[in-house]
Amino acid sequence: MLLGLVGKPSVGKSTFFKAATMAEVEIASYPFTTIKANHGVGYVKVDCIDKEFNTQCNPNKGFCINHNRFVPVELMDVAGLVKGASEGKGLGNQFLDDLRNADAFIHIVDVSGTTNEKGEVTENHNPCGDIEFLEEELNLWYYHIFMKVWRGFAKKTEMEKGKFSAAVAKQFSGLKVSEGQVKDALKKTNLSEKASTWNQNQLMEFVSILRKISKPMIVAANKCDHSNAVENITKIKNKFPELLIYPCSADSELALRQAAKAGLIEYIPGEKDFKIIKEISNKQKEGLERIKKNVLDKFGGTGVQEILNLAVFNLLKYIAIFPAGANKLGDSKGNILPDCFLLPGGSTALDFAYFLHTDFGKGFIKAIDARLKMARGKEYLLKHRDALEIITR
Ligand SMILES: Nc1nc2c(ncn2[C@@H]2O[C@H](COP(=O)(O)OP(=O)(O)O)[C@@H](O)[C@H]2O)c(=O)[nH]1
Ligand SMILES: [Mg+2]
Repeated sequence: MLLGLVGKPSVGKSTFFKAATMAEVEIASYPFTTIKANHGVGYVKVDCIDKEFNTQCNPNKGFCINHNRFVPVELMDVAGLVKGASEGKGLGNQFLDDLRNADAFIHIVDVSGTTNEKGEVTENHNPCGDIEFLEEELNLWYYHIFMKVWRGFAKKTEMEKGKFSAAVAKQFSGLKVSEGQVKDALKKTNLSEKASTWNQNQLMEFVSILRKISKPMIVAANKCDHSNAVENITKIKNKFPELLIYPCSADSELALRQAAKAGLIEYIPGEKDFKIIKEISNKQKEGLERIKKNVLDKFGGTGVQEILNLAVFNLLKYIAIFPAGANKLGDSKGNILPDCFLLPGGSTALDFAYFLHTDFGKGFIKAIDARLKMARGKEYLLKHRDALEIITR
């Protein structure tokens, strides 16, 4: 699972990345984790099932605070996108190359209106244009890839009926586009497989729908602490009713996590409050009060955690599954509920077995629901926060 942070320069991508990948005090043994340049580990927050079993878990990966389980997901901070990137402008192609492996995008938009389209300081900039331009660049990126082969394979695949989707998926395989997604795009656009007959509008419509399906996007309306933010959020919500838009303040989240790490406050990412637990200076106090008043009280949190959760559980429709013995929640080392895995929605008990290990899949006899002590068959559809043991031959 890889989430790519995209947007024009100076909207707060790196701040969001830093905040989201920073672990705090209780988790001092999980420092900022860099995988490679601009790749890091962030977390989605799941209601941990350990409290239902009256116990405390010991995660192998991620961490758990007050029964809030933080499950790792990979994040990527991409260089700012400027107009013409799909034509190679700015970091252009390299930038787009970075995005190929992303499963979903978090589009960071500056709703303070204080940065222009190039990320330079300005006043009263309308963020609607930023959303339009980014979508356009992404669509053009897909368009260029599609057009490279369009003429040739439009004819070829028409000879073999039904092969169109496979051929398109192959052309886009570097972008993690599946055949099913191409079929979805055809259905949604109501276009025939006779691609050679498509006009310019139809071609653009097809690539833009395919892009939306294969790289779903949430808009992080960042800098919501700014006085112009509410007005601008209303603007983008009215203009783009089909987009998932959520307000956030990345630098407020960063400040809170840093204060928590320094032992000044107790703060659980995603919560709408914090507790001061140490003597702090007036300046620190004022800063924290400002965050409380302008962000937490107004928006119910900084939004950073919520956006990661929305991306994984709403956009990508993943679910969190806990491997758990029906009679024993620990592993051989005595760690309680050490794992929590993210699986695509619609996964079955058998998919889960294969996910754990091919041998578990091959030898699958049944799954046992650790809560209900009930057997489940191969086809059982997993639910978010299921706790299952796989019994094998
Ligand atoms: N007011 C405000 N400023 C922010 C917020 N997030 C980031 N910034 C500021 O925006 C500027 C650009 O941030 P940066 O993360 O470097 O942007 P990037 O170019 O998109 O990576 C910096 O001065 C940040 O401190 C926020 O939530 N509110
Ligand atoms: Mg940056």
